[in-house]
Amino acid sequence: MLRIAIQKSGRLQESSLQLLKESGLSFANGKDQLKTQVRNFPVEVLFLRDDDIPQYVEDRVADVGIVGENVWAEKQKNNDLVRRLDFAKCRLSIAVPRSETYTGIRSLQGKNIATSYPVIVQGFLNKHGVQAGIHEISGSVEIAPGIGLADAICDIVSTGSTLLSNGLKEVEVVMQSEAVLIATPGLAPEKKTILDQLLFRIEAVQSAKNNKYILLNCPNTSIEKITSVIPGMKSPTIMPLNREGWSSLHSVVNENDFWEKIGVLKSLGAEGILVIPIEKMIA
Ligand code: PRT
Ligand code: ZN
Repeated sequence: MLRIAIQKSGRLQESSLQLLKESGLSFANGKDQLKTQVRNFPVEVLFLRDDDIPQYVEDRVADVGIVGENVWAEKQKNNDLVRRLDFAKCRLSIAVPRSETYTGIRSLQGKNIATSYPVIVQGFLNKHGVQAGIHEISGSVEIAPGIGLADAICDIVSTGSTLLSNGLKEVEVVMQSEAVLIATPGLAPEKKTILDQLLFRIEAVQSAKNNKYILLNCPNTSIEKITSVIPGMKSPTIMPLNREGWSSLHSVVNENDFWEKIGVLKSLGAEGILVIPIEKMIA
C-alpha cells in the first residue's frame, strides 16, 4: 500500500486529483475526508495542507506527496523530488514599489524583504552576496511595502496582476516552480514497485498531453521529407489514398512545436490535416 498526500483544498487540489484519476485511480473525492482508499490500485490518498506535506512525507505518514516546488524547496525536509508534474507553474520573485529605482541585486542591500519563503530568499541573497533583512509573514505579502512593513517582497507570481494592483514591479526571479511529486527516501521494495507503476502511468498521461495525433494527405513524392519533420514514435503509418500518387500519413506531433511544423507540412504539400488529442501514450 502506497500513501499519497495531496492538497486538501487550494490551487493544487484539482489538478492533483485529475492526474491521479487520469492515471486510472478510482476513488471518492470526499470533501470532508482526511483520507480515502483507491478502489482499483493499492493506494491510499491523504488530503492535507500543502505546507504540511513535506513533513508528513519525511515522517513517513505519507510515502509520496504532491506539492509546489517552492514549498518543497522552502521546507528542506528529507524528501526526494521524484518528478515534475507540469501544472501549477509559477515563479517566486522579488518585487519592489514601482516608484523605486532598481539597478540590480545590489539595490536590495540593507533593505527589508517580506516573504513567506525565508529559507529560499536567504539562499538567494547569500548566493549574490547581498545582506538584507528578511521579515517572515504568512499571507498578504504584497501589501507589506504599502503599509511600511518592508521595502520589498518575495512572493509567488503567476500573471503578475497582484503585483500590478499593489503598485509593485517584479525585479528578480528567484526560482521557477511547478507541482512536483516528492517521496520519502528509501521506500520499501513493495512501495517502490507501486510507485514505479504509478510513475509509468503518470508518464503516459503527461506524454499524451504533450503530443497530438496527426493525419494528413500528401503527394507520395513528399513522404520522405514529411517523415523527417514528423517522425512519430517509431515512424509514421502510410496508407495509399484511392487516388494515384497520394497517401494518407499518420504520426504524432509535439505540442511545443506544433504550429511551426504545421507550416512546414503545408509547404511540403500536405493537405486535409487533422489533429486529434491523445488520451494515453506509451512508448
Ligand atoms: O491551504 P493550503 O496551505 O493548502 O494552500 P495555500 O494557500 O498555502 O496554497 P495555494 O493553494 O494558494 O497554492 C498552492 C501552490 O500553488 C503554491 O505553493 C504554488 O506552488 C502554486 N501556485 C501557482 C500559486 C500560484 N500559482 C499563485 N498565483 N500559489 C499562489 N499564487 C498566488 C500568489 O501568492 C499571489 O498572491 O497568486 C497571487 C499571484 O498571482 P498573479 O496571477 O496575480 O501573479
Ligand atoms: Zn499552504
